[in-house]
Amino acid sequence: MSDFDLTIRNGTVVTVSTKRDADIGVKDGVVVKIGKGLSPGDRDIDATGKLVLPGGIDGHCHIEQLSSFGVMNADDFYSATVSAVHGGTTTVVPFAAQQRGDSVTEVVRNYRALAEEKAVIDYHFHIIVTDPTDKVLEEELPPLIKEGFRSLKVFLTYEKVRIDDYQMLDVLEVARKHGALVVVHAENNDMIRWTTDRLLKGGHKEAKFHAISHPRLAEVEAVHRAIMLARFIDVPILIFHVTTREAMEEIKRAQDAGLKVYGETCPQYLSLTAEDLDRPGTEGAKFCCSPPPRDEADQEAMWQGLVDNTFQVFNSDHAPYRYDETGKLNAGPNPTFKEIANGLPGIELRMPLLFSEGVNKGRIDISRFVELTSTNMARLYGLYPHKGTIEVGSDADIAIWDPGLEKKVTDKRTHDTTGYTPFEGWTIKGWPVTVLSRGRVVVENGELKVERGSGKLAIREMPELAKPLGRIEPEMDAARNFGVELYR
Ligand code: DUC
Ligand code: ZN
Ligand code: ZN
Repeated sequence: MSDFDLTIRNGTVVTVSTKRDADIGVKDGVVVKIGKGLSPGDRDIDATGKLVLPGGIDGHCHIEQLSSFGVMNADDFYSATVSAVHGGTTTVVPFAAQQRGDSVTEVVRNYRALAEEKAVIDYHFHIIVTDPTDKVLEEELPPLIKEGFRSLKVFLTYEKVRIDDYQMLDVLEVARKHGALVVVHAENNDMIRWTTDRLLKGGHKEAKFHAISHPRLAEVEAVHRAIMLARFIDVPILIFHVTTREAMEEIKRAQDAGLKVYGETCPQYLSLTAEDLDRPGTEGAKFCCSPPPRDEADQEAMWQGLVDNTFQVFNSDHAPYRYDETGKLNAGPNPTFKEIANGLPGIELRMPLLFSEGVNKGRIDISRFVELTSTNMARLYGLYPHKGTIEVGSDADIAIWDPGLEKKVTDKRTHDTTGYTPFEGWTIKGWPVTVLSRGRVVVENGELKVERGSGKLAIREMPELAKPLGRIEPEMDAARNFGVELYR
């Protein structure tokens, strides 16, 4: 009997801190040995000339979720995870989304059941809190956080899901007390609403006005506010989908001041601009997402943030809607920009796009690629070291990449169910050719090899990066000196 169920031989194994020519031995889904000249496994994969990377973690994607527009995502847990794994991702962290009035306990149970039945790779969830009642805050969230749901998502905009600052403080307080990271969609709701009303009154309805209706300052203001609220309660936060230089600078300033403020940007903000929303007819609807793509100077700024570590993570914000009456055109064939469901597909191309535009064009090195697409996500979400690295003892979640393989992007080649890709016609150099999840070959040369429902809920613990700093604001301290219990 061989020592290994599987070996990966002769590849270049990359983590955030190492790059070595080595073989990997896998047993019972776990990496058990890394070294040269390992004995044969029951199965051997030859990775000569290839890069052997930790499987990607997509820490921000919407799957089988009802949007704040009341439109259902096109992808379910099967199609979304099949699409993800074809692009080198082996863990997804989508949302268990509370609608106002819902019990979050039930919401989590329902989303778990959907994933359990369909996902082909491992998964966990952020809990979206839209209705932080006393019951939710005091009875429902604490046991869920303890169980491993260690991130709470809040929206500062979108009428149906947003919370106000008072409610945000409540959510931050629960996160601080029980040990969760808070992740934020930061845009100023009233600046968007006010601008939208005036545009529509002036008869400006086309998709391109979506970009104008989400002013840059709406992002900057809300990012600043989220940081101040988090600082006041002393809770680490992750700002999702940053698009502007000024918002990025807010985050940088907070980081320079020693705060645990983390940042994310996404493929669409490196590759699209507001002009994409001005395509003929209703084609612009395909590119409507929030915040919207900005301009080329902002694209450069986003690259800078990825290079200089203002952004720790690079996620897809996959929010799939079909370009038809079930999705983008749900309000009719000629919707106003306000009626177009927000979001783009990107779960599959997230990593290949960054590999091609980042690694192959010399903007980032391969270790930074691993850090941005996998390791940092694992560290922030408490998935590390089971996920996000290749070490003895970690899950054998591994993607073998051919750095020179070139393919043209077409919708036909992608596996989500939206029926289009915003990156149609792009040439991408560098693709995963074999992807393993817990030692199972999930994709090989473009073919899916596993059954629906074979993914599992991942293990999550409270990570160091999400722990409070212990830096108490003076007024908090003063109030506490008077016996006021500010952190319940
Ligand atoms: N905006 C969001 O806030 N979520 C999903 C996608 C989008 O465009
Ligand atoms: Zn968002
Ligand atoms: Zn999102």
